[in-house]
Amino acid sequence: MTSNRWFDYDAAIVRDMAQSFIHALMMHKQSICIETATRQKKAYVELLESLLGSPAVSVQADESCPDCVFVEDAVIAVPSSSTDDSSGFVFVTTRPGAEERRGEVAAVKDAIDKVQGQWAVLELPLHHEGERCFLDGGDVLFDGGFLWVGLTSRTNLAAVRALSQILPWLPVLPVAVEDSSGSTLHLKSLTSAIDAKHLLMADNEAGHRLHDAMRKSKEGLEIKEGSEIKVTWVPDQLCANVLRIKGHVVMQEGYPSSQSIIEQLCSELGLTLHTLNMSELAKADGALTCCSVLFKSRK
Ligand code: CIR
Repeated sequence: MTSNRWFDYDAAIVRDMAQSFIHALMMHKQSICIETATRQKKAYVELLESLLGSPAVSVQADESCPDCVFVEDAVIAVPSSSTDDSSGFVFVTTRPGAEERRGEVAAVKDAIDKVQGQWAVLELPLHHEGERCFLDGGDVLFDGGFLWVGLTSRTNLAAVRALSQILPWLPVLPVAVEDSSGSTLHLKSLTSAIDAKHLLMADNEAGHRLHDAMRKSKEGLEIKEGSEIKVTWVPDQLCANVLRIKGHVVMQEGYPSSQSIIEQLCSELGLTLHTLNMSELAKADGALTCCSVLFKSRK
């Protein structure tokens, strides 16, 4: 099923930022300027919509959920077929690992139901074989072939097993995400897909451990010749998380070493690189993918 057509996204779900964002969960407490954060988020949505070619589905903020702007954690969008890359996407609502964030999911589901009535919104079950399921969308990476699910403080194996059961057409692979420095929240804090053959990864201990773990997970699986993944290492962890939309890549602004590496890759692949400053959201451990859920609306 490996194909770059999966990245031809033309639609997205985004969520407004709550004024309570200043109280968002943070691995390292910092003070947030809500005006700057709001401005950065607005620029993000404007760029996204211009690349998608259509307005994003926008979910209202919920002041009782400071982290609600990070909509990626509340719902995932995955291909609805393993063989036909024009068959559209299906949504699965999650069960966020942080208790404070569980209230975010219902409004996101309602918004998708309203707009995409013709498509299924599946729900992650509360339990799988007697164990409670926890899943943050930031731990789910579709690389054009596999659906990788990071095992982190937010996502557990029960959720991975439940996902495999409700998405039987997708090869779901769990992978441990380990960072002894304690500065990695999610799988996608360390890696993201440039296309079906190229992943970006953080060039640090956690990134290399993840790379080894992903290689081990694939051992013994049948990988079609020519569909091996090439990894490009970037020195700044925040830059391992990019958006790929059609012929475009979006990365964080202000990281010249990582930028020159990604620029080189984009030029080899014929992609246009854009940069965005999302520094205020990064204080609350948000990267670029976390502020949207990308999908293909048309068949
Ligand atoms: C949290 O701790 O849940 C939020 N402050 C950050 C979530 C970022 N989400 C993501 O990267 N998918």
